[in-house]
Amino acid sequence: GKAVPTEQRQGWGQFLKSIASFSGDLSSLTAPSFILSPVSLTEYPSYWGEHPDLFAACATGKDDVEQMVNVLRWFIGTLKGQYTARNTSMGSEKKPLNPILGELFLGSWPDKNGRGETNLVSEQVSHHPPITAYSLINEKAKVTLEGHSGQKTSFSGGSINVKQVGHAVLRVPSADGKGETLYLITLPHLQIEGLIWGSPYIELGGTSHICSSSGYLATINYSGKGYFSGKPHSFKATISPSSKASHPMYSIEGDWSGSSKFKGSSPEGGKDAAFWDASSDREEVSVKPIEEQQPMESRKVWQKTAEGIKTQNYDAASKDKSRIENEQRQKRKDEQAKGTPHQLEYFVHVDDDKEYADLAAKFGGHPAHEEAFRRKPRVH
Ligand code: 0T9
Repeated sequence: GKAVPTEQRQGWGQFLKSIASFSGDLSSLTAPSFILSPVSLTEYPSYWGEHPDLFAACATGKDDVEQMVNVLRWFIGTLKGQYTARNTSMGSEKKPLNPILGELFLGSWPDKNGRGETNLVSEQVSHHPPITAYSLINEKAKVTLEGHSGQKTSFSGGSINVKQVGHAVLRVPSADGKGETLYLITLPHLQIEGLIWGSPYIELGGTSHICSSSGYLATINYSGKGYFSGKPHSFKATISPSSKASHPMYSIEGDWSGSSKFKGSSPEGGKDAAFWDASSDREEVSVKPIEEQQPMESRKVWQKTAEGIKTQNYDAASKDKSRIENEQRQKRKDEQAKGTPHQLEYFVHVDDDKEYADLAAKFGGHPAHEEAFRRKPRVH
Protein backbone atom coordinates (compact mmCIF):
# COMPACT_ATOMS: atom_id res chain seq x y z
CA GLY A 1 0.00 0.00 0.00
CA LYS A 2 1.28 3.47 -0.79
CA ALA A 3 -0.06 4.98 2.46
CA VAL A 4 2.94 3.53 4.28
CA PRO A 5 6.10 5.50 3.46
CA THR A 6 8.62 3.12 1.86
CA GLU A 7 11.17 3.50 4.63
CA GLN A 8 8.55 2.68 7.26
CA ARG A 9 7.12 -0.48 5.65
CA GLN A 10 9.11 -2.83 7.79
CA GLY A 11 8.31 -0.89 10.93
CA TRP A 12 4.61 -0.90 10.06
CA GLY A 13 4.67 -4.68 9.54
CA GLN A 14 6.31 -5.13 12.91
CA PHE A 15 3.83 -2.79 14.53
CA LEU A 16 0.91 -4.80 13.12
CA LYS A 17 2.46 -7.98 14.47
CA SER A 18 2.83 -6.42 17.89
CA ILE A 19 -0.83 -5.33 17.80
CA ALA A 20 -1.88 -8.86 16.83
CA SER A 21 -0.07 -10.42 19.76
CA PHE A 22 -1.21 -7.76 22.20
CA SER A 23 -4.38 -7.47 24.19
CA GLY A 24 -5.64 -4.64 26.30
CA ASP A 25 -4.21 -1.18 26.15
CA LEU A 26 -2.91 -0.24 22.70
CA SER A 27 -2.19 3.32 23.73
CA SER A 28 1.15 2.32 25.27
CA LEU A 29 2.51 0.69 22.07
CA THR A 30 5.14 2.61 20.15
CA ALA A 31 3.93 3.18 16.60
CA PRO A 32 5.76 4.19 13.40
CA SER A 33 5.97 7.95 13.05
CA PHE A 34 3.73 8.34 9.98
CA ILE A 35 0.71 7.16 12.00
CA LEU A 36 1.24 9.51 14.98
CA SER A 37 -1.23 12.29 15.65
CA PRO A 38 -0.16 15.48 17.47
CA VAL A 39 -3.51 15.51 19.30
CA SER A 40 -4.10 13.99 22.72
CA LEU A 41 -7.12 11.83 23.52
CA THR A 42 -8.23 14.40 26.13
CA GLU A 43 -9.30 16.62 23.20
CA TYR A 44 -11.72 14.05 21.79
CA PRO A 45 -14.69 14.91 24.04
CA SER A 46 -14.92 18.18 22.10
CA TYR A 47 -16.62 16.22 19.30
CA TRP A 48 -19.72 16.16 21.51
CA GLY A 49 -20.03 19.91 21.20
CA GLU A 50 -19.25 20.63 17.55
CA HIS A 51 -22.88 21.36 16.73
CA PRO A 52 -23.68 23.76 19.58
CA ASP A 53 -27.08 24.55 18.10
CA LEU A 54 -28.10 20.87 18.12
CA PHE A 55 -26.75 20.55 21.68
CA ALA A 56 -28.88 23.51 22.84
CA ALA A 57 -31.89 22.10 20.96
CA CYS A 58 -31.82 19.01 23.22
CA ALA A 59 -33.82 21.13 25.66
CA THR A 60 -36.56 21.80 23.10
CA GLY A 61 -39.54 19.81 21.86
CA LYS A 62 -43.26 20.13 22.51
CA ASP A 63 -43.38 16.78 24.32
CA ASP A 64 -41.11 14.01 25.58
CA VAL A 65 -40.99 12.16 22.24
CA GLU A 66 -40.08 15.23 20.27
CA GLN A 67 -37.38 16.02 22.81
CA MET A 68 -36.00 12.49 22.34
CA VAL A 69 -35.94 13.10 18.56
CA ASN A 70 -33.88 16.25 19.17
CA VAL A 71 -31.48 14.44 21.49
CA LEU A 72 -31.05 11.68 18.92
CA ARG A 73 -30.35 14.27 16.20
CA TRP A 74 -27.64 15.90 18.33
CA PHE A 75 -26.13 12.45 19.06
CA ILE A 76 -26.12 11.36 15.39
CA GLY A 77 -24.76 14.80 14.54
CA THR A 78 -21.62 14.15 16.62
CA LEU A 79 -20.70 10.86 14.92
CA LYS A 80 -19.06 12.29 11.81
CA GLY A 81 -16.60 14.27 13.93
CA GLN A 82 -16.01 11.52 16.50
CA TYR A 83 -15.24 8.84 13.97
CA THR A 84 -14.06 10.46 10.72
CA ALA A 85 -12.43 13.79 11.70
CA ARG A 86 -8.85 12.46 11.68
CA ASN A 87 -9.34 11.01 8.19
CA THR A 88 -10.56 14.39 7.02
CA SER A 89 -7.84 16.47 8.67
CA MET A 90 -4.87 14.07 8.49
CA GLY A 91 -5.69 11.60 5.72
CA SER A 92 -6.35 8.58 7.94
CA GLU A 93 -7.12 7.56 11.49
CA LYS A 94 -4.02 8.28 13.58
CA LYS A 95 -2.71 7.20 16.96
CA PRO A 96 -3.56 9.92 19.47
CA LEU A 97 -1.10 11.08 22.14
CA ASN A 98 -1.60 9.02 25.28
CA PRO A 99 -2.77 11.52 27.94
CA ILE A 100 -0.98 11.87 31.25
CA LEU A 101 -2.90 11.59 34.51
CA GLY A 102 -4.61 14.87 35.32
CA GLU A 103 -4.22 16.27 31.79
CA LEU A 104 -6.92 18.84 31.03
CA PHE A 105 -8.62 20.10 27.93
CA LEU A 106 -10.69 23.24 28.46
CA GLY A 107 -12.64 24.90 25.70
CA SER A 108 -15.85 26.58 24.66
CA TRP A 109 -18.18 27.46 21.82
CA PRO A 110 -19.49 31.02 21.71
CA ASP A 111 -23.08 32.16 22.12
CA LYS A 112 -24.53 32.78 18.65
CA ASN A 113 -28.12 33.58 17.75
CA GLY A 114 -29.13 33.24 21.39
CA ARG A 115 -28.21 29.56 21.65
CA GLY A 116 -25.98 30.20 24.69
CA GLU A 117 -22.30 29.48 25.32
CA THR A 118 -21.19 25.88 25.68
CA ASN A 119 -18.30 25.06 27.99
CA LEU A 120 -16.17 21.94 27.88
CA VAL A 121 -14.02 20.45 30.61
CA SER A 122 -12.17 17.24 29.90
CA GLU A 123 -9.80 15.56 32.37
CA GLN A 124 -7.68 12.43 32.20
CA VAL A 125 -8.88 10.60 35.29
CA SER A 126 -6.86 7.43 34.73
CA HIS A 127 -3.61 6.84 32.87
CA HIS A 128 -3.59 3.06 32.82
CA PRO A 129 -6.08 2.13 31.52
CA PRO A 130 -6.69 5.49 29.82
CA ILE A 131 -9.99 7.03 30.91
CA THR A 132 -11.12 10.56 30.06
CA ALA A 133 -13.96 12.24 31.94
CA TYR A 134 -15.82 15.14 30.33
CA SER A 135 -18.53 17.65 30.96
CA LEU A 136 -20.25 20.02 28.53
CA ILE A 137 -22.49 22.72 29.90
CA ASN A 138 -24.74 25.24 28.21
CA GLU A 139 -26.10 27.20 31.16
CA LYS A 140 -28.45 29.33 29.12
CA ALA A 141 -30.11 26.40 27.38
CA LYS A 142 -29.83 24.35 30.62
CA VAL A 143 -28.25 21.41 28.81
CA THR A 144 -25.46 19.42 30.43
CA LEU A 145 -23.59 16.32 29.40
CA GLU A 146 -21.38 14.32 31.71
CA GLY A 147 -19.52 11.17 30.73
CA HIS A 148 -16.35 9.16 30.62
CA SER A 149 -14.58 7.27 27.90
CA GLY A 150 -12.34 4.23 27.99
CA GLN A 151 -11.64 1.42 25.53
CA LYS A 152 -11.14 -2.33 25.53
CA THR A 153 -9.32 -3.38 22.41
CA SER A 154 -8.69 -6.70 20.72
CA PHE A 155 -7.35 -7.77 17.35
CA SER A 156 -9.03 -10.15 14.92
CA GLY A 157 -9.30 -10.69 11.20
CA GLY A 158 -6.82 -7.93 10.44
CA SER A 159 -8.72 -5.21 12.27
CA ILE A 160 -8.75 -3.73 15.75
CA ASN A 161 -12.01 -4.13 17.63
CA VAL A 162 -12.74 -1.45 20.16
CA LYS A 163 -15.40 -1.85 22.80
CA GLN A 164 -16.11 1.51 24.36
CA VAL A 165 -16.15 1.52 28.12
CA GLY A 166 -18.16 4.28 29.74
CA HIS A 167 -21.41 6.12 29.20
CA ALA A 168 -22.74 9.64 29.21
CA VAL A 169 -25.75 11.28 30.82
CA LEU A 170 -27.44 14.26 29.19
CA ARG A 171 -29.61 16.42 31.45
CA VAL A 172 -32.23 18.88 30.22
CA PRO A 173 -35.38 20.57 31.53
CA SER A 174 -38.41 18.33 30.93
CA ALA A 175 -40.63 19.09 27.95
CA ASP A 176 -43.49 20.04 30.29
CA GLY A 177 -41.19 22.46 32.12
CA LYS A 178 -41.89 20.78 35.46
CA GLY A 179 -38.65 18.98 36.13
CA GLU A 180 -35.60 17.40 34.59
CA THR A 181 -35.24 14.67 32.01
CA LEU A 182 -32.15 12.48 31.93
CA TYR A 183 -30.87 10.64 28.89
CA LEU A 184 -28.46 7.76 29.34
CA ILE A 185 -26.22 7.40 26.31
CA THR A 186 -24.31 4.22 25.56
CA LEU A 187 -21.60 4.06 22.91
CA PRO A 188 -21.13 1.97 19.77
CA HIS A 189 -18.45 -0.60 19.13
CA LEU A 190 -15.86 0.38 16.60
CA GLN A 191 -13.59 -1.44 14.25
CA ILE A 192 -10.39 -0.02 12.90
CA GLU A 193 -10.01 -1.23 9.33
CA GLY A 194 -7.54 -0.59 6.52
CA LEU A 195 -4.58 -1.41 8.76
CA ILE A 196 -2.60 -3.49 6.26
CA TRP A 197 -2.67 -0.57 3.85
CA GLY A 198 -1.45 1.79 6.53
CA SER A 199 -4.54 3.93 6.08
CA PRO A 200 -6.78 3.06 9.02
CA TYR A 201 -10.38 4.22 9.27
CA ILE A 202 -13.23 3.53 11.65
CA GLU A 203 -16.41 1.62 11.00
CA LEU A 204 -19.13 1.43 13.63
CA GLY A 205 -20.97 -1.74 14.51
CA GLY A 206 -23.46 -3.22 16.93
CA THR A 207 -26.07 -1.26 18.81
CA SER A 208 -26.09 1.72 21.11
CA HIS A 209 -28.95 3.25 23.10
CA ILE A 210 -30.33 6.46 24.43
CA CYS A 211 -32.64 5.77 27.38
CA SER A 212 -34.71 8.63 28.78
CA SER A 213 -36.11 9.05 32.27
CA SER A 214 -39.31 10.16 30.48
CA GLY A 215 -39.75 6.58 29.27
CA TYR A 216 -38.48 6.54 25.70
CA LEU A 217 -35.78 4.43 24.15
CA ALA A 218 -33.74 5.16 21.06
CA THR A 219 -32.03 2.09 19.62
CA ILE A 220 -29.32 2.73 17.06
CA ASN A 221 -28.02 -0.13 14.91
CA TYR A 222 -24.79 0.47 13.02
CA SER A 223 -23.47 -1.31 9.96
CA GLY A 224 -20.87 -0.90 7.29
CA LYS A 225 -19.90 -2.35 3.97
CA GLY A 226 -20.99 -5.96 3.69
CA TYR A 227 -23.63 -5.84 6.40
CA PHE A 228 -27.36 -5.40 5.82
CA SER A 229 -27.18 -2.20 3.85
CA GLY A 230 -23.85 -2.86 2.19
CA LYS A 231 -23.03 0.84 2.53
CA PRO A 232 -20.32 2.25 4.82
CA HIS A 233 -21.25 4.29 7.91
CA SER A 234 -24.89 3.21 7.91
CA PHE A 235 -27.35 3.29 10.76
CA LYS A 236 -30.96 2.54 11.49
CA ALA A 237 -32.55 4.02 14.57
CA THR A 238 -35.92 3.62 16.21
CA ILE A 239 -37.62 5.55 18.97
CA SER A 240 -40.05 3.59 21.10
CA PRO A 241 -41.84 3.92 24.39
CA SER A 242 -39.90 1.74 26.83
CA SER A 243 -42.98 -0.39 27.48
CA LYS A 244 -43.68 -1.33 23.84
CA ALA A 245 -40.21 -1.62 22.34
CA SER A 246 -41.58 -3.69 19.45
CA HIS A 247 -43.59 -0.85 17.99
CA PRO A 248 -41.43 2.15 17.16
CA MET A 249 -42.99 5.60 16.95
CA TYR A 250 -40.27 6.85 14.62
CA SER A 251 -37.70 5.16 12.43
CA ILE A 252 -34.70 6.93 10.98
CA GLU A 253 -32.04 5.63 8.65
CA GLY A 254 -29.14 6.73 6.55
CA ASP A 255 -25.44 7.52 6.66
CA TRP A 256 -24.16 9.00 9.93
CA SER A 257 -21.40 10.76 7.99
CA GLY A 258 -23.85 11.93 5.31
CA SER A 259 -27.60 12.32 5.20
CA SER A 260 -30.34 10.50 7.03
CA LYS A 261 -34.10 10.66 7.01
CA PHE A 262 -37.22 9.45 8.76
CA LYS A 263 -38.69 6.31 7.34
CA GLY A 264 -42.39 7.12 7.32
CA SER A 265 -43.74 9.62 9.80
CA SER A 266 -41.83 12.43 11.49
CA PRO A 267 -42.77 14.76 14.37
CA GLU A 268 -43.49 17.51 11.83
CA GLY A 269 -45.96 15.15 10.15
CA GLY A 270 -44.31 14.80 6.73
CA LYS A 271 -43.43 11.40 5.27
CA ASP A 272 -39.74 10.44 4.88
CA ALA A 273 -38.67 13.90 6.07
CA ALA A 274 -35.00 14.81 6.31
CA PHE A 275 -33.45 14.00 9.71
CA TRP A 276 -29.84 15.24 9.57
CA ASP A 277 -27.35 16.37 6.96
CA ALA A 278 -23.80 15.75 8.20
CA SER A 279 -22.29 17.99 5.52
CA SER A 280 -23.24 21.00 7.66
CA ASP A 281 -20.18 22.64 9.25
CA ARG A 282 -18.73 21.36 12.48
CA GLU A 283 -17.69 24.20 14.77
CA GLU A 284 -14.24 23.63 16.23
CA VAL A 285 -13.88 24.25 19.94
CA SER A 286 -12.11 27.47 21.02
CA VAL A 287 -9.21 27.13 23.44
CA LYS A 288 -6.91 29.67 25.07
CA PRO A 289 -3.64 30.39 23.30
CA ILE A 290 -0.96 27.99 24.59
CA GLU A 291 0.96 30.82 26.28
CA GLU A 292 -2.05 31.49 28.52
CA GLN A 293 -2.72 27.85 29.38
CA GLN A 294 -2.17 26.19 32.77
CA PRO A 295 0.69 23.67 32.99
CA MET A 296 -1.68 20.66 32.89
CA GLU A 297 -3.62 21.76 29.82
CA SER A 298 -3.19 19.31 27.00
CA ARG A 299 -1.72 21.55 24.31
CA LYS A 300 0.71 23.01 26.87
CA VAL A 301 1.81 19.56 28.08
CA TRP A 302 2.34 18.24 24.56
CA GLN A 303 3.50 21.48 22.89
CA LYS A 304 6.99 20.24 21.94
CA THR A 305 5.92 16.69 21.12
CA ALA A 306 3.13 17.95 18.88
CA GLU A 307 5.44 20.46 17.23
CA GLY A 308 7.92 17.64 16.48
CA ILE A 309 5.21 15.44 14.95
CA LYS A 310 3.81 18.29 12.86
CA THR A 311 7.21 19.27 11.51
CA GLN A 312 8.28 15.63 11.06
CA ASN A 313 11.03 16.19 13.58
CA TYR A 314 10.32 12.80 15.13
CA ASP A 315 13.52 12.58 17.18
CA ALA A 316 12.64 15.77 18.97
CA ALA A 317 9.05 14.53 19.41
CA SER A 318 10.09 11.22 20.90
CA LYS A 319 12.69 12.84 23.18
CA ASP A 320 10.10 15.19 24.59
CA LYS A 321 7.57 12.37 24.94
CA SER A 322 10.13 10.36 26.94
CA ARG A 323 10.84 13.36 29.15
CA ILE A 324 7.11 13.68 29.95
CA GLU A 325 6.76 9.96 30.63
CA ASN A 326 9.79 9.92 32.94
CA GLU A 327 8.48 12.93 34.84
CA GLN A 328 5.17 11.13 35.25
CA ARG A 329 6.81 7.99 36.62
CA GLN A 330 8.74 10.09 39.12
CA LYS A 331 5.60 11.96 40.14
CA ARG A 332 3.76 8.69 40.86
CA LYS A 333 6.72 7.42 42.90
CA ASP A 334 6.85 10.63 44.95
CA GLU A 335 3.10 10.49 45.57
CA GLN A 336 3.40 6.91 46.74
CA ALA A 337 6.33 7.71 49.02
CA LYS A 338 4.53 10.68 50.54
CA GLY A 339 1.19 8.90 50.74
CA THR A 340 -0.48 11.70 48.80
CA PRO A 341 -2.20 10.10 45.81
CA HIS A 342 -3.14 12.17 42.76
CA GLN A 343 -6.37 14.15 43.22
CA LEU A 344 -8.84 14.71 40.40
CA GLU A 345 -9.36 18.39 39.68
CA TYR A 346 -12.80 18.72 38.12
CA PHE A 347 -14.45 15.35 38.74
CA VAL A 348 -15.44 13.04 41.56
CA HIS A 349 -15.27 9.30 41.06
CA VAL A 350 -18.52 7.44 41.70
CA ASP A 351 -18.01 3.72 42.16
CA ASP A 352 -21.57 2.66 41.37
CA ASP A 353 -23.53 5.19 39.30
CA LYS A 354 -27.13 5.21 40.51
CA GLU A 355 -28.34 7.28 37.55
CA TYR A 356 -26.92 4.68 35.20
CA ALA A 357 -28.45 1.80 37.17
CA ASP A 358 -31.90 3.46 37.35
CA LEU A 359 -32.03 4.41 33.68
CA ALA A 360 -30.61 1.09 32.50
CA ALA A 361 -33.04 -0.81 34.73
CA LYS A 362 -35.98 0.90 32.97
CA PHE A 363 -35.01 -0.82 29.76
CA GLY A 364 -33.18 -3.97 30.89
CA GLY A 365 -30.21 -5.66 29.32
CA HIS A 366 -27.44 -3.54 30.86
CA PRO A 367 -25.02 -4.48 33.60
CA ALA A 368 -26.21 -2.99 36.88
CA HIS A 369 -22.82 -1.79 38.05
CA GLU A 370 -21.05 1.10 36.29
CA GLU A 371 -18.59 3.63 37.58
CA ALA A 372 -18.95 7.29 36.67
CA PHE A 373 -17.25 10.65 37.05
CA ARG A 374 -19.37 13.58 38.26
CA ARG A 375 -18.36 17.15 37.67
CA LYS A 376 -17.52 18.79 41.00
CA PRO A 377 -19.87 21.61 41.95
CA ARG A 378 -18.44 24.82 40.54
CA VAL A 379 -17.36 27.60 42.87
CA HIS A 380 -18.30 30.94 41.32
C1 0T9 B 1 -13.72 8.58 22.37
C2 0T9 B 1 -13.09 7.96 19.61
C3 0T9 B 1 -12.40 7.17 20.69
C4 0T9 B 1 -12.37 8.02 21.99
C5 0T9 B 1 -10.92 6.85 20.26
C6 0T9 B 1 -9.52 3.58 19.46
C7 0T9 B 1 -8.77 4.90 19.45
C8 0T9 B 1 -8.80 5.52 20.85
C9 0T9 B 1 -10.22 5.90 21.27
C10 0T9 B 1 -13.19 5.89 20.94
C11 0T9 B 1 -14.27 9.46 21.24
O1 0T9 B 1 -15.54 9.95 21.62
C12 0T9 B 1 -14.36 8.66 19.94
C13 0T9 B 1 -12.62 8.02 18.35
C14 0T9 B 1 -11.41 7.34 17.87
C15 0T9 B 1 -10.85 6.29 18.84
C16 0T9 B 1 -9.40 5.96 18.50
C17 0T9 B 1 -9.09 5.42 17.12
C18 0T9 B 1 -7.76 4.73 17.35
O2 0T9 B 1 -7.13 4.21 16.48
C19 0T9 B 1 -7.38 4.73 18.79
C20 0T9 B 1 -6.47 3.53 19.18
C21 0T9 B 1 -6.07 3.51 20.65
C22 0T9 B 1 -5.20 3.53 18.37
O3 0T9 B 1 -4.53 4.52 18.32
C23 0T9 B 1 -4.84 2.25 17.64
C24 0T9 B 1 -3.54 2.27 16.88
C25 0T9 B 1 -3.49 3.06 15.58
C26 0T9 B 1 -2.22 2.71 14.82
C27 0T9 B 1 -4.63 2.93 14.62
C28 0T9 B 1 -4.74 4.21 13.88
